[in-house]
Amino acid sequence: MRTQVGIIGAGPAGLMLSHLLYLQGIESIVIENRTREEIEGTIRAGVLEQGTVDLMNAAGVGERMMREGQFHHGIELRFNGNGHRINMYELTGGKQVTVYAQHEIIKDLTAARLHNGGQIYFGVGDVSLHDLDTNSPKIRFRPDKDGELHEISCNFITGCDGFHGPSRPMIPANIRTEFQKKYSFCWLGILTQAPSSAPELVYANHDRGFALLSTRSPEIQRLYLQVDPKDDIANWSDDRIWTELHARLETNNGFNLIEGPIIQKNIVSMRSFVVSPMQYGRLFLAGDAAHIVPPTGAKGMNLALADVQVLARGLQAYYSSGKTVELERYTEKCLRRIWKAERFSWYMTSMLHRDHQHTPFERAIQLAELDYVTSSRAAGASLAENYTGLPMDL
Ligand code: RFL
Ligand code: PHB
Repeated sequence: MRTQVGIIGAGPAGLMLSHLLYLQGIESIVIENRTREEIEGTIRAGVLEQGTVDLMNAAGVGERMMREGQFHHGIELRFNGNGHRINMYELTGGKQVTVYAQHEIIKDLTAARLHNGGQIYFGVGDVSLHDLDTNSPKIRFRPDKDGELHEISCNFITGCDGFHGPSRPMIPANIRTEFQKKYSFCWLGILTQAPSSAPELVYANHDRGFALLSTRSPEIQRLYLQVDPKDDIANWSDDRIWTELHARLETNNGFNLIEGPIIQKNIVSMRSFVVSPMQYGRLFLAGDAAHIVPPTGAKGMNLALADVQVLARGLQAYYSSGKTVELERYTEKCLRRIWKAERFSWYMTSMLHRDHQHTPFERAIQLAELDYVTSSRAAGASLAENYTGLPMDL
């Protein structure tokens, strides 16, 4: 098999890249080791920056998002029993975020690729990358997990295969630098069949730990609790989850958290991670394959989609005029923005979680930070600018 761009991974990065290349008349093949049902059913991100919404619309795949998504002008930060609204719309001169689930984006992009004749191989096995420092890099894989080995000969390979995929380790260790921070807590996430308890997202810093109230639709809500990394989901009965959510989200003026049946629960780990460079020879990494943020800033998928916009432009320049300068600058261009999102995600995480290693001094500083950001227009504007998404060239 031959193609211009071989794409490993059918997450938001891989599918959007394939779609953007299609719009520019560039061929690609996507290979994905999970089934279509699995990728379309995995619950992950929910908050889209304005730039992501603009990209979905410009690429012609935003119709359902505009119909079913929820548009939020602010968020609430809750601490010491009081809620404080950050009016992002006003502080940023008209920017907002959209709540629309990642797996719905996956469904929209998969449907668009297949409708336009795109080739996606789901459920493949034994994926490996070869000849990355030549003009004809190759991907080998088994279309059926126990079947024959196939080879795709490409002009370029893009590693959109998430944090655990095979692409990143192909950048030789002697030129690869990895920056990493682990956190001493995880998130327990639930989906519940209940009406929404608040008009906007609520991020709560409570003595018992962080809690987040988010949403998916008027009927389904998404909530998170900070838990210990060694904790096991088996320790968390539905009753215990609700008791803890009530305690952490309570306010001095009687906030009413509406309960419903819990239809999904899991524990997710938190880390910050960046690899540099994000490219080697004819291999380019995009999204979680190259960087991870803790979810507190709601940045991961937005960053993945920003990377592939830069990459699609570089590939377009290459195919239309043979120019490689944009591709050569891919890492530099992406990392400038990625590091700012890493900073913001680390900041939100540090400000909102209870760290049991904190001294009373550090706990007081954390509450002072929350007081500052919710009472100073300048600090609130900085948070709002980052949360709704920095411009592509910042
Ligand atoms: P993905 O989504 O991990 O997709 C990678 C794909 O590659 C496949 N793969 C392989 N395919 C072929 N061969 C192999 N050997 C392969 N190995 C792996 C995988 O099966 C998968 O389908 O990476 P991508 O495309 O870079 O997208 C990144 C986002 O998924 C991620 O950053 C976000 O989910 C992060 N995130 C959030 N991001 C936001 O922008 N806003 C949010 O509100 C937000 N909330 C979240 C989040 C992530 C969370 N979790 C579960 C970590 C909330 C949570 C709880
Ligand atoms: C979500 O709805 O899943 C969500 C919202 C905000 C975050 C992280 C996740 O910061």
